[in-house]
Amino acid sequence: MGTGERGIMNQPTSIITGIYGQDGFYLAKLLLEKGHRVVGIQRRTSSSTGWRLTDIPGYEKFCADGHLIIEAGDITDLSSIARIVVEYKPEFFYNLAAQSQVWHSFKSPLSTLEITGQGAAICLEAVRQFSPKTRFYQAGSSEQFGNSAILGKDRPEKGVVFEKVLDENSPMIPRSPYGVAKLTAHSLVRNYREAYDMFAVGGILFNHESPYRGIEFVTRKITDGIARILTGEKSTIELGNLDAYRDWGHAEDYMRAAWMMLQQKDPEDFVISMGQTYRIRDFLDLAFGFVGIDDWSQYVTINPEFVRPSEVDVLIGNSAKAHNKLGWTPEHDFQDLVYSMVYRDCLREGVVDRVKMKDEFVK
Ligand code: G4F
Repeated sequence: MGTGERGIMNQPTSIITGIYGQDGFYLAKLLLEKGHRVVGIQRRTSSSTGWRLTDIPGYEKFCADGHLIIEAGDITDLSSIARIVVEYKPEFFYNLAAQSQVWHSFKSPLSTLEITGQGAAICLEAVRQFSPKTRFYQAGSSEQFGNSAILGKDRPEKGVVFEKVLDENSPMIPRSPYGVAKLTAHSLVRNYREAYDMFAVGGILFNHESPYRGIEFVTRKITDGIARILTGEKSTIELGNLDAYRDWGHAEDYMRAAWMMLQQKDPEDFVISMGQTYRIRDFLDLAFGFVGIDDWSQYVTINPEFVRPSEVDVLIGNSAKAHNKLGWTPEHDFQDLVYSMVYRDCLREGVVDRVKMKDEFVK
């Protein structure tokens, strides 16, 4: 556990809640590279471990010299967050912690609201009371929009062109308890900014993936499944709705955007997205294609258990504001993203020889 004395006093301190997740990994890596002292908050009872963090180059040195500190805390417990804010008086506070699975939020709406919605209020309140000059980032989500991309339209068919894409001013009408909780958090951020003059911003991030993505999300479920099919361990991947459209980007690019938001002169909300949308079945085409399987139908079964009671059918974002004001541009494209995920899962399972070279595949 950290103490104030262990800090690197002349370097900025950033607190990250949810540091053990995919985004926590990329954000911590970026901030450590920039010389920050990073204080990660993680629940003592969390089932996740810090396995991702150990992949940060220089991880052991960062821990030994006090640049990377893990504190036990829970965003549903104001006193634990307040204690850490008081102790470190951070320049930056990134609230990434959440119950982040949309599907699970239908099973546990109340705990999702508590963790993902009220948890943000607790973090904001700890900062307001004990370190009001701290710059605050709230991890928002494109789930906040619900089906606004296709309001008034029929369900889209393949090849449809979406003329209007979601930006900071689009209607937010969530379709899951998770989306409602994220919208609550987003609204609180705006209110704390306006009412208390805090530097608080909401990053409205569309789906962002990587080889460090959790297995519960459809992209990693697919790429991990492909690797296990190739080893013979599995015969099929069980999925739900294959016809939803998602605007998928790379988590590394998206965490760079989060950092940029806190470097601005004024606090503002930003949509972060690629502006291109694909169906789950398009992801399957590409991912299976990278291992030379053109027809994946025998490897995918539909399990109604994974179909959501109310689905967000189409997500596609417009990040013009982030491009213009932050100067943010993504470095990874969709093909890179899918390739890196397939490659890493096949490498781990010892079947990387089955992965086609990307240049050979992408003409
Ligand atoms: O990968 P997903 O679970 O991501 P989802 O629900 O879009 O949410 C992710 O992105 C949000 C930003 O928009 C984040 F805020 C959130 O925390 C999370 O990171 O599902 C993507 C799509 C859905 O349409 C779902 O119905 O894939 C579909 N799907 C089909 N079969 C499946 C499955 N999703 C999961 N998780 N598992 C399936 O078997």
